[in-house]
Amino acid sequence: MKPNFLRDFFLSVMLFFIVVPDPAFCQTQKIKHAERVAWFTDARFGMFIHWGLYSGAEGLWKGEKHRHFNNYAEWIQYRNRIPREEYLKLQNRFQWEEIDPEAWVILAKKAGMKYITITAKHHDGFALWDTRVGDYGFTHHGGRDVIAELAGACKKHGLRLGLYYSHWVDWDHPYGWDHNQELLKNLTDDQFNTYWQEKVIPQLRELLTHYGDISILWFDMWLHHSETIVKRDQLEQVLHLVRELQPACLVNTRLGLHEVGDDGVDFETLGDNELGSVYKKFPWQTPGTIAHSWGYHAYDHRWKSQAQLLHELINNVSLNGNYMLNIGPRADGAVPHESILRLQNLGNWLAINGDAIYGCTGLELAPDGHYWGRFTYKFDKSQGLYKIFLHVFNWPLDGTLSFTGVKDAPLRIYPLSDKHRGALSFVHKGPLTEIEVPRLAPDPLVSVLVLEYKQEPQLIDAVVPKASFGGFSLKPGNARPKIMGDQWQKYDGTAPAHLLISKDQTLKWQVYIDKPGKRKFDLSYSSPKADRSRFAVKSGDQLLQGNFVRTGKVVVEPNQNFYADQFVETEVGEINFAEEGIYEIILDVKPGKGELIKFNWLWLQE
Ligand code: FHN
Repeated sequence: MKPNFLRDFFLSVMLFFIVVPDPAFCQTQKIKHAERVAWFTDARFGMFIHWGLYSGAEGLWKGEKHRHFNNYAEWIQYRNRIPREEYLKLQNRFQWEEIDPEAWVILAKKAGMKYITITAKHHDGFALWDTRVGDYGFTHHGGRDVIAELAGACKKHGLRLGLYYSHWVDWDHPYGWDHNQELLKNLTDDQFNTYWQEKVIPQLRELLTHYGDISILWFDMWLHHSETIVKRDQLEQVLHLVRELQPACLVNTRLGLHEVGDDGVDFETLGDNELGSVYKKFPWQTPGTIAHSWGYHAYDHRWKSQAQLLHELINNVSLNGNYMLNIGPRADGAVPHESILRLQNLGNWLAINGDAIYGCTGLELAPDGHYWGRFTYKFDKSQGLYKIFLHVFNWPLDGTLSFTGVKDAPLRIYPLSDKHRGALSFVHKGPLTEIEVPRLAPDPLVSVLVLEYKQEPQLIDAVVPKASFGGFSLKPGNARPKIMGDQWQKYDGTAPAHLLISKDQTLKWQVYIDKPGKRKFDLSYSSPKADRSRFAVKSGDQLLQGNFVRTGKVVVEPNQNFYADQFVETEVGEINFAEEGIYEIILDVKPGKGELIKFNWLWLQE
């Protein structure tokens, strides 16, 4: 081969760029996961927007309703098998003179949301920005660059911007994932990779380059990559691109990679409308719809109530999670009135109670132990105080709110909505704080009480909290150590959630007894087979024993041949708790040979 100086020069320049790391990328490596996600875990509440060509269809195609029980309006092209050219005609329904992305930002801000994630490209493959990777997007069909306008408006109003990008499913690209195509035409790995390299990567590059700070790239593959056609290398290529171009941008687990942290993605996305049920130390989020469909659907009237939406937000924050609530604007950009009402009400509540949401996390106590609601927690740097916020969904009629699980006494307690922070009386003993509350709830939706502490509150997490109107419900679900395994029978609308016990079993609980004295125990169970099974309830050296009596069936609905196991409750006897303190309660169940006990609860009276 003859020497070619020009070629060698170009080769060495290329090599330089390949081998010498980009300074921006070096910078990337320095942003730790914890730093990247700090704003996200502070924000807690965001808006999701599903808007695209499908918004013009409104869940109907040529007079026919969406073909699927799961009538997500954004799936109409796929469900109703709409040809591309016909689908594209929906762009004629868009009223661009009315469409105003800034109005969405203002709505989100007034609702107390701190970020917006919009469907830059949903499964239909149609772009909401001015893509140069093909011409399948609004700007090539009489529309504007909605992403540019939204990015400008977010910046102006101080909200962060996230972009939803459907990387796996793409019904437009001949080699994008289409469930139908894959099953009927055997899409090959090479073909899929062609789609990946010629559409996904260049489009993501556009989004990460031309629209300023992108705070989240929200991917939407609801299976792990190993269960799909997508390869780990392809996903890592995306992650690398994001870290290179926008080191601070967050990526969710629906990319298809499930490790959260420095070497992985940034937060977990739970299933659609799936709420948190356990405290997780890493950041996570629920994407929730305000009704049923994500995109605008004319026939979707399943609006969630304000109380439900607020409970969902609070529940997630109490478990260290985020809540991203979706709206589906119409083809003129208008947001349905039902959505506006709910967002305004959430905003009004947050304007008063935001301190109990933003910057808060939860406490690692049993999440649903307190019948009245949930609690969130933060260290308030400005005041040098630790604060626990009790979110009371169910205001106590007996004038006392019990909170169990913190060893330390609070400095003071007051309703968050009270500008004067009028202190409420309380008694604190052991892990129990009992608060005297006013007759009427300060807020008709959710009232918040603030408990202030000088030191970081020490938790006692194993103690069962007091139930409504006093007493303790000792259930298989709150026994410690936790009962694992396959003995569980879920609540099925008729029979309660219960534990199936066919061989000797011991369950243990701890309760805090604040007023010494004798207390009665009741037992709820079903014993469908025979009556040789026995039980014992113990605390210290005191013992109560008895037989399970054979139970029968109950008719669930009159005039129907529908029976269920009967659960009965029976008095077990009394145990004397001589002093105030924490006691262990033990239940031993000894089923007779071949018998089965369905254990529901043990009730310890106040
Ligand atoms: O198929 C999509 C659906 O249309 C919607 O975008 C939701 C939002 O989380 N994600 C997918 C289903 O999980």
